[in-house]
Amino acid sequence: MEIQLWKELLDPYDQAVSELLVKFRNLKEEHRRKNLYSPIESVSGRVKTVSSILEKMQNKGISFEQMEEEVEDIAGIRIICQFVEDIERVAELIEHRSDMVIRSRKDYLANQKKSGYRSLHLIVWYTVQTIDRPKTLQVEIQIRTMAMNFWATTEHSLQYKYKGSIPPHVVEKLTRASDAIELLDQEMSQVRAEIMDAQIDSQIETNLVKDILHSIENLYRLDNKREVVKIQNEFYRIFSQHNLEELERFRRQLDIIAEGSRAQSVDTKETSFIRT
Ligand code: 0O2
Repeated sequence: MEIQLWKELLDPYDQAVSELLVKFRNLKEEHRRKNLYSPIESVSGRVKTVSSILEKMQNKGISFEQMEEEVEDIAGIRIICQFVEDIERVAELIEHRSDMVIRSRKDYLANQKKSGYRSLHLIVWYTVQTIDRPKTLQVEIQIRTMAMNFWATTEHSLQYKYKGSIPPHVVEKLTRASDAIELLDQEMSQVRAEIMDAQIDSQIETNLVKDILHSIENLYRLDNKREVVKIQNEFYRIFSQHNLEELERFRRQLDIIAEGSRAQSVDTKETSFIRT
């Protein structure tokens, strides 16, 4: 393949990664906006380097004609979750999307690799719109916990350092570390419900405060400034109590006040219109 063609070939993969990053980050934000627990903690992505593609082709005897079919991870998305249980939830979310179709699934959680690697891989078909035509390509989505990611990232660097032949004493340590990671994930799962509640409460508080400040700002434009300062001080007092019910009650009261102010402002405008 001529060297210029690599860029042409990889551009749609670049586009796919950029689009999917936006989509998965939005999915996380949508959960937050709706005060729901997000099974997605963070998302990253990359297009495989030419040297890495060539290496894989050489190792597996893949020809250039077969490359796009056989090298499934030219475009790669990595989704990091907090808990093992979240991994399947993310897989379900992907399964129900209309903009990608799961081609295959490699479950290295149920079938841990000999190296100790654990992760769920979904190979999906995804279509990008290019100037010339739509192009459907494969994307590998790796889904794993933060702990699994820590292990995989470290082990990957060692594989690079030792060119795939990690010395047995290092392999042994990595295997022990992988077992410890599995145990850590199990321990964290025990407190999952509590952590989820805490995170949802914190999100509800963030959204309530955002709404309240927005209302206060609107009131400041319409209402008696001295009254609004009093309202703001009351907000600070309630906020310091860290009581969600009280904050919610305060927000409802503010809505009523804001409604009254708006009605008054419309009245005043209409009266002054009639007078002129
Ligand atoms: P990169 O881009 O540097 O991450 P297979 O024929 O199925 O055995 P294949 O086709 O490579 O092999 O698929 P597989 O096993 O699903 O691996 C794809 C990617 O998963 C790898 O990409 C790694 O990112 C990750 N992975 C798989 N096994 C391991 C492992 O033992 N340790 C770590 N750290 N990561 C692993 P590449 O090709 O390594 O390239």
